[in-house]
Amino acid sequence: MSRAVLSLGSNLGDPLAQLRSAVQAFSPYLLTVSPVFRTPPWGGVEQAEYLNAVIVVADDEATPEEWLARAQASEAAAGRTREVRWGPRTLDVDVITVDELISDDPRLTLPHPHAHERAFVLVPWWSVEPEASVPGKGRVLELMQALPPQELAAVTLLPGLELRP
Ligand code: A4P
Ligand code: MG
Repeated sequence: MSRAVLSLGSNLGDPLAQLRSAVQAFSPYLLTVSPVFRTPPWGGVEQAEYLNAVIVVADDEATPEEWLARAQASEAAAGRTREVRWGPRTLDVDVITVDELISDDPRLTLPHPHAHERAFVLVPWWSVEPEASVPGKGRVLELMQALPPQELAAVTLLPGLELRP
């Protein structure tokens, strides 16, 4: 069994529809879907706020590379555009963890190299898996507590938005 945590983000086009399309793409593998959060852009590029969510998926067979390929296929299916590093995009699906694996392979770095410092990943993940840990970095809850309080406070739960089909 291979279990992965994926981060979904969008701030171009119809972000809610694009997050739903990503969840739809992973429907055979879905364990958990977080609520939707509105988040300020991370990374210093001036751009619109994002909608973000986290899903937990599992599959008997999938290799880490297959999770990445499925993530990239779901981005392509949502008509992904992205011109600038850390800039606006129709859909971004990042592989946050696969089981407890740690790898510095640039094609698939595990855990995701910025996951532990991104409130837009940690808060949605913690909301569905309060005991989760980032392999090699520590518990999600403790990583959240290490961030500036205003970064956490700026991640806003949008109640009543269902991403599952
Ligand atoms: N890659 C290596 N490790 C991974 C991994 N764990 N998950 C490689 C996904 N991809 C990984 O990715 C570049 C390369 O990274 C891929 O070829 C893959 O093999 P990409 O999808 O082409 O580029 P990207 O996702 O646009 O990377 P970029 O621009 O560095 O952005 P990030 O880091 O994904 O961040 N602010 C908020 N509030 N919410 C967001 O969702 N997202 C970003 C994008 C920036 N700011 C944001 C948000
Ligand atoms: Mg990405």
